[in-house]
Amino acid sequence: MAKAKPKSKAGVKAPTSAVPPDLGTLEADILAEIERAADLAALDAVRVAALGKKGRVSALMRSISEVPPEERKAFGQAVNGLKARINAALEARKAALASAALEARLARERADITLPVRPGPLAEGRVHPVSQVMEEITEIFADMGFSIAEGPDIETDENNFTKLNIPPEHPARQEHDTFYFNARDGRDGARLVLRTHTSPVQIRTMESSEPPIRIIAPGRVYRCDSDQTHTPMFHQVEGLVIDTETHMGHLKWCLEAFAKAFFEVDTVKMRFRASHFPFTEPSMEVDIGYSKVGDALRIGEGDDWMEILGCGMVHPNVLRNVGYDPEVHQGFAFGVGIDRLAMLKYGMADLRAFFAADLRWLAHYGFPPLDVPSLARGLSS
Ligand code: 2NM
Repeated sequence: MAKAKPKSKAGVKAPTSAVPPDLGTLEADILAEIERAADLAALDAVRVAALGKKGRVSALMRSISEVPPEERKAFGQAVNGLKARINAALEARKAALASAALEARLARERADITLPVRPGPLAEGRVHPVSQVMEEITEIFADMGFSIAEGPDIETDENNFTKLNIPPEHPARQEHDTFYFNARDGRDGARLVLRTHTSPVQIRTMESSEPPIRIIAPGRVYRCDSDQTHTPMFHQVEGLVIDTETHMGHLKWCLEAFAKAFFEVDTVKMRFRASHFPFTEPSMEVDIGYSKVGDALRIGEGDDWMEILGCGMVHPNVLRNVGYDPEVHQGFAFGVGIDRLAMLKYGMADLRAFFAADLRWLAHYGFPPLDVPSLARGLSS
């Protein structure tokens, strides 16, 4: 820092008060105090002692009245120069202290950016296994080019039964343990039911669009049945493919591809057993092979069989009922129960726990909401 040129004292009378006789010495003292100030508070004390109302430089300025008039200009300029240099030194020291404080803080508050993100409320919620399995299944079929179709839980008896080749008095109506409404549909007086399967969604889709059709219909379904293995509301995904040449080979490939993707295995033992549904002809039930390894199940291999879904070629009567010509269009349909599949895949023994809203159960069996099932990233990992 440029030192103030020592001013000639010749014209300056010895001050009467505390004014130091030598501006150069005063400046050197104050600059040294500034350099010594260890923090912002100490620096401010130096500033007040120098430039404050009762400070040494301010006292010097007041003493101008004692300076002979012809020397006052030079004296004033000298003191102003001194003030300016002190201010500059204060600013410089302040900046140095601030940057040192920042450096110290940065060193002290060093953050480890490799630490995992602390889980917030969003990460604490859990996706119910039924929702997880529904998302897994829709992901698999979406990847095969299926669209997702939805419909109302309250259906007409017509859509839920009649158009599906289940006429009134058909024994299948009793087997479905239907919940009937007393009220009838406002528009056409049709009898209303809680849908017993998601098939009415397929009926609606066929009535409102032309083949080719490739849809799956996930959703809640209802049957008046409640015991260890049945709840009055459960979940289904049904699928429908209609085109001109869709055949059983397509059906078999499609369900095999689904089973492999769903159980996350490369091969899966499968058998198609002849069965009967009113809405398909022929109709089949599909079993997959499994074996027990200790407490766990190995799915896809082994000598035991378990049923996982029903399927078949859509009955010509169903096609006619939605206005299609069975001589032109044909296709397959299938239906799978989600709740049972979720129990199977994720090893949950008690169906009733699904609907008990027990947070401890959900914390254990639920899925992190941000791990969306994806075939590329893994369905369940
Ligand atoms: C099943 C089994 C077999 C099925 C049939 C239809 C429709 F609307 F196309 F006729 N939808 N779903 C079907 C066929 C459902 O569930 C076990």
